[in-house]
Amino acid sequence: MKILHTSDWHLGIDYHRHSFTEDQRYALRQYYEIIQQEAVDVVLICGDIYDTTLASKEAIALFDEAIKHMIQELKVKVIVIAGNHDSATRLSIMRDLLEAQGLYIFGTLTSKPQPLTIDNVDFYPIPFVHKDTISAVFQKSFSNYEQAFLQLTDHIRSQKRENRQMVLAHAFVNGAKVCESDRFAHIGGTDLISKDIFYDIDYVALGHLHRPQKITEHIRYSGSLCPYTFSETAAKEVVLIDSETMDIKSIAVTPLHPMTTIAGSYETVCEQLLKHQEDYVKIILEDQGISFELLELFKERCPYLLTLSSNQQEQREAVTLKANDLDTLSDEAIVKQFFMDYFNREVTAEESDWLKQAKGSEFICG
Ligand SMILES: [Mn+2]
Repeated sequence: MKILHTSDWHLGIDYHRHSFTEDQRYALRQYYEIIQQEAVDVVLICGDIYDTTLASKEAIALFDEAIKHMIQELKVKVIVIAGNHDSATRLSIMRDLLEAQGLYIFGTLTSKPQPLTIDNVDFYPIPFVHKDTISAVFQKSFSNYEQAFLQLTDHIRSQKRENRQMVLAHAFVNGAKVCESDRFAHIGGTDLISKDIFYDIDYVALGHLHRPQKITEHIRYSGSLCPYTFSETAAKEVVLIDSETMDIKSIAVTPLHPMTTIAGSYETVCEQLLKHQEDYVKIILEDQGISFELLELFKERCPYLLTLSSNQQEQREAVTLKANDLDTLSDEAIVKQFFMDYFNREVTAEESDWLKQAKGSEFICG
């Protein structure tokens, strides 16, 4: 049996009010092609279907469209777990009715994990879960999140029979690499779990982090459906697992508009924009400040320009002078520091002259 592992679709997400719906539809079409070409039987979606608990009409429509296409046209079964961005209750509406159609939705952990058996695989879908929920299910208290999660995987291992065991989870495994859009991942927090708690499980399909990555050969993050921030320049992927041979491979998914950051002088930016007219672009101007006129001008050259900033302005935010420096430093020292903070340079001889005239005394430049 062939299994396709994906996660973190984040349907309905926007970036400064720019909708990603067309990008998501473009990536989903590639999923459909992979499903056909590779003769996939089961699709796993490991949480964060939607970007917000109150998903927009557009987001719900796209989920409806994708699931209907996969189940009715491509004849696959789909297993979905809720992530921290989803509303578990809303996501699992009519779940019992939908199971008959081949859509298995796990919104909330309400009982000890039971296998969902398809062909030679026992799937154990674990939706995003808090420690207290695991405590309630097992009638037991745990010292930390990892201990609680270990109880889940111990329980799963205790049910081992001939079938493969595969776990679906939406969690932060220690040592994984994060990116900018993992904004609610609890970095350094209490919700970390070790990869070691998954020993003897044949495959662990993870969601939560948006960067596709292998924790081990058999414990992987598929990464998100599309790049959603400018830090996500690497290709997006899905993972394909053959449950007979346990061959596992990842397949790249091309974004409709790659994320490109262009930093440089006005001239460099104009030159680079010509090469990235189909990309989402973030411009950081290095030789001048920004204005609405510049924004309009760049937008004409690049319809997918999403952000424009100037590192001169960024430096302005990083002023190193403190309020009490005004009392302790000389006027000259304050002006010199001000120039370094704002313009990243020394005071010129000409400026020193102006300052001297204004102040009526000697001012030393250099
Ligand atoms: Mn996510």
